[in-house]
Amino acid sequence: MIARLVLLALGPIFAFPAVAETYRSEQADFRLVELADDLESPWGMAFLPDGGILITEQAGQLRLYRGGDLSDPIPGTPDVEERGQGGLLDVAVDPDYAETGWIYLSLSARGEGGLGTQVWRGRIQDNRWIESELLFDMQRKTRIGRHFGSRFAFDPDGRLYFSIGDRGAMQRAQDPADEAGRIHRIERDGTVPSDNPYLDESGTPPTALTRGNRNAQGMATHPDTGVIWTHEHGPRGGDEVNVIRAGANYGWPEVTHGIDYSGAVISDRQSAPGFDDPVHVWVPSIAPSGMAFYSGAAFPEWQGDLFVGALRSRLLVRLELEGEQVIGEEWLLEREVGRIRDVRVGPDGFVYLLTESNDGRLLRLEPVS
Ligand SMILES: [Ca+2]
Repeated sequence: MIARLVLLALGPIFAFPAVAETYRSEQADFRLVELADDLESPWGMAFLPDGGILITEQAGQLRLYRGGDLSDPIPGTPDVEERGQGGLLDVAVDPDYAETGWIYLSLSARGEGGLGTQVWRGRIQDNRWIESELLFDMQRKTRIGRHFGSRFAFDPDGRLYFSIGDRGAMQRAQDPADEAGRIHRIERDGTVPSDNPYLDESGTPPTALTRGNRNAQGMATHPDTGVIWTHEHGPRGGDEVNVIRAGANYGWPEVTHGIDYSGAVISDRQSAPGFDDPVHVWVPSIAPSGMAFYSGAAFPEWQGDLFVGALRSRLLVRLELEGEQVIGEEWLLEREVGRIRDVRVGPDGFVYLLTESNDGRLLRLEPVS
């Protein structure tokens, strides 16, 4: 789908040269620039107002990329239990960061019964993490090392959304009393918004906003509508893009386009009354991770498009949208840079990628002038 225009240095894919290469896409040519190459399994990133980029590494380190330099791990961040898909996961910067200084982290931590997803906030001062506050602590912990989620987004009112996967036990996503397998919404201080949808149902977690989400590792706020979009990993086949509405049930595992990894049928239904259908499905799975709407000046041709990273398929997806319909899909960088763990659009309008590996990289797509 893309043709390499200029190859400045030859090398195997995983020894990517530090010089820029130029790629042609359907709508905009771009140059791929490597900013950092010694990240240890990076997972999430977020931009500070001064242009610095906070980057999480799955083993528990939070690092800051600024002006061409990558900091040492910032001391004082919460303890994580790195097991399986767990560890230090997403990072987000407060929408009013200049006034509040808050930074949010999601992670897997050990507690009574095993592991669960937690949400924290804290501030960075003199290169130290301080004033750490636990905002959310998953109640039902288990020993399973899968499907912790977890991505962040803020709505236009500044409320914090985060995902938790089904924790490798699919029926948890439909159990009304469970916190697994859904999207949650809290105020930035951890309190529960008064209009969360299940507050009248006793025994239901008050932070829950949805049900039936298998494992969302991509979340972004639509720049025009303010609506939260997510994607989630399907089983074998059936990765989904969903538009998030309070009180909606996204169906897992009652309806799915995928089958179990063993080949067993999970459900014979792809759609049913009472469940919200995805707006896009990938069969076979691409294993999506990271997600960003494009809004910025650098690539006018990509305005309003939705970018999704892929782990298994090792590519960057560009989805063209018309309202909430997906009307086009282009695959970029297929097998060029490895497993893409996160995708963000910077304040400069460039598209930033994190690649998942022990030598994970921070890459940037820039327009070809
Ligand atoms: Ca679904």
